[in-house]
Amino acid sequence: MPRWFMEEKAINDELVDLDLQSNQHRHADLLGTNLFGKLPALIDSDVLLEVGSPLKLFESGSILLHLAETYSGDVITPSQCALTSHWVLFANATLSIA
Ligand SMILES: N[C@@H](CCC(=O)N[C@@H](CS)C(=O)NCC(=O)O)C(=O)O
Repeated sequence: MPRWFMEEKAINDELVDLDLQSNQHRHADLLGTNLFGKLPALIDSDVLLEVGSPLKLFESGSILLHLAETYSGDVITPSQCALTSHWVLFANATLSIA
């Protein structure tokens, strides 16, 4: 989903493909971004934490919310924020297990 969204919104990225069959997602590099070893995961070097390190996110919903709020230009007003959360949480919490 984040990949799809980034393509739709022309958000630049560098994709790192990991081969689940050969357990590349269990490698220390990914575990540093998602300690649960799940994909997708995002490192956003343009957004720094207070300690100076790049923002690292996992969970497709949280990645989508970050991308939408930071790069799409579509999420500005309180109602846009609320409705974006509404549909992302619906997709992740309800639709994905239906
Ligand atoms: N709720 C998570 C699901 C993450 C997830 O289960 N990802 C799968 C790939 S689609 C994965 O990493 N599987 C490898 C594994 O569980 O070892 C999300 O939306 O990001």
